[in-house]
Amino acid sequence: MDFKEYYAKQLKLVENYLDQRTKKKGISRVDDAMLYSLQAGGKRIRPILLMATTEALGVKGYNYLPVACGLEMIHTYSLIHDDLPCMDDDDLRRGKPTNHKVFGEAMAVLAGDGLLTLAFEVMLEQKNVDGAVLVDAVREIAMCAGNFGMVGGQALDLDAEGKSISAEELRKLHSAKTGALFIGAVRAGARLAGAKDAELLALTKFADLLGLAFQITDDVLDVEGDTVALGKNVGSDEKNKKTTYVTLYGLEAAKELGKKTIAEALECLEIFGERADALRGIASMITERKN
Ligand code: GRG
Repeated sequence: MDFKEYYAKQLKLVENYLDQRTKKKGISRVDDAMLYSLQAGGKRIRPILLMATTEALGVKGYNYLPVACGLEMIHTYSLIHDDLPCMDDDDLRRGKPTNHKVFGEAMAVLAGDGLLTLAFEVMLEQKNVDGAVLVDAVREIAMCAGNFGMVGGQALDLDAEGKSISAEELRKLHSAKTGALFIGAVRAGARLAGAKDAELLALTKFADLLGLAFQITDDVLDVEGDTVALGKNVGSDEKNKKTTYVTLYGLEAAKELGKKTIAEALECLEIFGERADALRGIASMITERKN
């Protein structure tokens, strides 16, 4: 498989679906704030991960664009809220001024709320899937996004600020804050494509390790990345006095850990053979990324 070509194709599908689905406007200027962040670019890794997962199970990913794009809306809301002055207080995201810098804090909170809510409306518009299967898939995403997953992880992160935490605590925090949406993407894709128990288990382990590798790379990029390529300010972890994989292990050891984690993640895909090549491509992209 030519992964670059595959990724470019999937990216276009996601962008087109998001554009088309957000044409219908609501009743206020909150739509402008929602669209500002949603259309600011981004790698769209989570929706593409969901689609690549269904492909590992023999079903084309483009069949599931509503659920996949709902996931991207949840991710975008989390970025808007994460950048707020009461959270990480950042002024650059996806290469543009953060949502609250343009629309003000109150409207940015509402833009996040609007995207989170719209995500569920869009996911439930998914056609050609048995109703009970769709409920299972959307429930996977809800659980991973909420207090058992990303929101819970963000709360642990807030509580850890300015404190030195152990490797175990850091792993727990990130497997919720960052990893959970990866797990949600993969498990929702697996449910939609009718995964068997052993397949669901292998894919869940893959997603957890992928999320960990993603976070390690994020910590490395926060130290040695480039603000223009990243589209966000570097040095934000130091500014917020955060324990990261780099502060715990040092830069080189953190990079090694990232590679080791991806190698372990790839082992989980063996049972799927060639059909998991898109997932393998995403795994490589995650450690090699510059943004
Ligand atoms: C506010 C509930 C709530 C949660 C925030 C997403 C998040 C949780 C925090 C963002 C802080 C951060 C930089 C986390 C590291 C991992 C991460 C989510 C990076 C951004 O995701 P990418 O690289 O972004 O996929 P793009 O812009 O490409 O979509």
